[in-house]
This record gives sequence, structure tokens and C-alpha cells, in this order.
Amino acid sequence: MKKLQHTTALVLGISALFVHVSRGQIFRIDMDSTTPAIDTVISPPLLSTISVGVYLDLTGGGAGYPAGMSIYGVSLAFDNTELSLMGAPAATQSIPTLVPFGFGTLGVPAELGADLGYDAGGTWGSIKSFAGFTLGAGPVNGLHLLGTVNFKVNSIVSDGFLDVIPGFFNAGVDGLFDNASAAIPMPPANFVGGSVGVVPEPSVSALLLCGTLALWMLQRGRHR
Ligand SMILES: [Ca+2]
Repeated sequence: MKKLQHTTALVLGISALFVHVSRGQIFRIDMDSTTPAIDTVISPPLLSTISVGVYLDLTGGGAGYPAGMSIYGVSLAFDNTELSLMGAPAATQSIPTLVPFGFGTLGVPAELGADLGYDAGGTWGSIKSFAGFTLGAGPVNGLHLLGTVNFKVNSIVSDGFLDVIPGFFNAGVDGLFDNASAAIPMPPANFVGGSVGVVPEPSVSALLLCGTLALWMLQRGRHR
């Protein structure tokens, strides 16, 4: 029984390592769209305006992954105590263009400063949805900017939570489909958010916790 526990802890720890190295299709938040790299954490001055990028990352695609992406829809939730929307609209769609037939959008994203539908506590706002489609074959690789959002930084709280999170929050609209119009499975690890302030990324914290737990259970077993 004890051996089984150790094995389970080890498998959990090791699988956590692999879950984090997501392949395939990933929605990413770039907290500073003015720099080329994807910035998951930035420390901007208080009351400054930041431009946040929303990306679909297909760079991990290839063998073993569904061919191409022809329809996408993704929404954002943001911490509305730390960030507020700037501009009307704050969000701009920037759809992939370098494919046959181009991409069309599915309308202007709806912005809510406080989204009680997402969180009854009202500590979150939302933007639903960055969405587009192509009638031809969509891209099979590359990093695609889907849009940008301007936020004002009202406060920076190092609470350990992400402040801008991509997700399929808009039921019936959000999703990802390959060039054969089949839905692409998107586990939680394929949505990578961002934050203001110097905080550990929750996925990294969870990973460290799993590893520590596995080691602790192994050591505990050895001492008996
Ligand atoms: Ca950047």
C-alpha cells in the first residue's frame, strides 16, 4: 500500500512537469504588446496604461496535432480591482491575414468592467469574444495576434493570482476548430494568462508543490 502511495506521488510530480510543457495550440497573454517577446509578468507604474496582446500560439503544432486552425473564439477575464478598461472600445481585434481567403471576424468584442456573470463577487471584468473564421485553409503554424486591450493599472496586488486570463468563457461562441471543422480539445494548460506585479505563476507554484510533495512522500517512506 505504501509503495502504491509513493508511486502515485511520483507519477503526479512527473506528470505535472509534462503538463506545463504544453504543445499544440495555446492561447497566450502578452502583458506588454510593445515588446516582441511574450511577457507574462510586468511591473508597470501605477496609473499608467498598458497594451495587452492576445495570441494564438501554433508554434508547437506539427506531427500528431490536428491540421490547421479555421475557426477560433476566445474571451478574457481580468482582475477589475487592479485593472480597468481604457478607451471606447478598449479592445481591438487583429485577426490572422496571411492565409488563403483571409479571416473574417464574428463581431466586436463585448466589454464589461465588472462581470457578475463570470464572478458574483464582481472582482472580474470580461471581454467576449475575440473570434474569427476562414472559409479556406487556416494556418498550421506561427504565433498569431488576435487582438489587443488597453488597461489602466489602478493597483498592483501580489496576490498570487493571474490578472488577465484567456478562456472559453463565452458559451456557444468560444472554441477552436481545425481545418476539417473538428473541435480541438483545449485543456486548461493551453490557456496561459498574465499578471501585473512580481508574482509566481500559479502553474509554476502548482508544479513546485507537486514536486515537493513527491519528494516529501518518498523521504517519509525511507525513514520508516
Ligand atoms: Ca511583449
